[in-house]
Amino acid sequence: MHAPEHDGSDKHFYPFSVGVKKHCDRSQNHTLFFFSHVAKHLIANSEAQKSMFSSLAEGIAEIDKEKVLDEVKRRVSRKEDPIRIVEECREGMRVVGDRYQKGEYFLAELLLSAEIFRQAMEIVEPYLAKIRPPKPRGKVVLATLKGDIHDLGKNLLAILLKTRGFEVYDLGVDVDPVRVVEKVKEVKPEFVGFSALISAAFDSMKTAVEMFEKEGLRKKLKVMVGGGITTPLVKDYIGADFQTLDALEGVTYCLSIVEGKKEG
Ligand code: B12
Repeated sequence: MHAPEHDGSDKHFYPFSVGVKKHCDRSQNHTLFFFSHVAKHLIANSEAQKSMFSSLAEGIAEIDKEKVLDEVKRRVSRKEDPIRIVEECREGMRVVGDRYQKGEYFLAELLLSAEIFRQAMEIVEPYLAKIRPPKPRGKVVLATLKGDIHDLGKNLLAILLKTRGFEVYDLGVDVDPVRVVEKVKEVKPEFVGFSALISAAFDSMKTAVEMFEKEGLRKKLKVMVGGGITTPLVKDYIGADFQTLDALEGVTYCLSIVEGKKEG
């Protein structure tokens, strides 16, 4: 008998029923052992849940709009770190995605959770935006490319970049690579950021980077990629310079490049 592995999946939301199912066929001799084992399960899982899922993440995962929005309002008014609130909400979205993949949730739940996330971010945004520095630090063109309509992460990155003094040109979703190239020629940004949540968009990003090369724009440009399904391999595949699953790391990357340029 083993305690459940804490592997980052959401299976620990259902520990008790699984434990009972597993053990109820056993003979009565095992009754005592069963109860002590279940108790251990409960303790282990409640600890695991506490560390893995905040109540905010759980609220999103359970599509509980009232709970999420109330908690976000309460926590921002207590001046809690807004980035932490964002990350907990994002964790909830990850759980929704896992459940969708397992067939436990459908498109309706994706849509509902996205709307809760959007409303939660509306509450957090003014707190993220408080520290806007006066001088512009650089320009960033952002887009979710052709084949992909996910934009929650990109929108969040845009807010964070603006709060750190970057001028952001957000081209939206399902964007043709040609439009990105045109925008880069027009505004001459230091950075292009692609947000990707659908593997179908990988080729559009690769095409965009190839077009930057062809048009002689690539050398002056840092290309970033982020979004729930990206990895360092995706970065290499499309020919980007930087990949992350954390919008704030993206901002830090941009800052490090522009600050480095100033010093050098
Ligand atoms: C919400 C959601 C939707 C919403 C999107 C609403 C919206 N306005 O964006 C809706 C319902 C529209 C949707 C639709 C679909 N979805 Co969807 N969706 C999700 C879900 C649950 C959450 C995504 C999300 O917004 N997360 C929260 C944000 C904040 O996180 P994030 O994007 O990762 O962003 C963070 C960082 O990555 C970073 N970041 C993001 N971008 C960038 C960019 C840069 C440059 C930087 C530096 C940082 C950065 O900043 C953020 C904060 O740190 C994911 C599950 C998941 N695990 O991600 C599935 C998921 C992405 N969807 C999926 C699918 C399959 C679909 C559909 C095809 C479903 C369907 N049958 O129609 C359609 C796609 C249509 C299309 N062509 O795009 C799959 C994709 C699988 C794949 N590998 O391709 C996922 C992974 C679910 C799953 N596990 O199967 N979806």
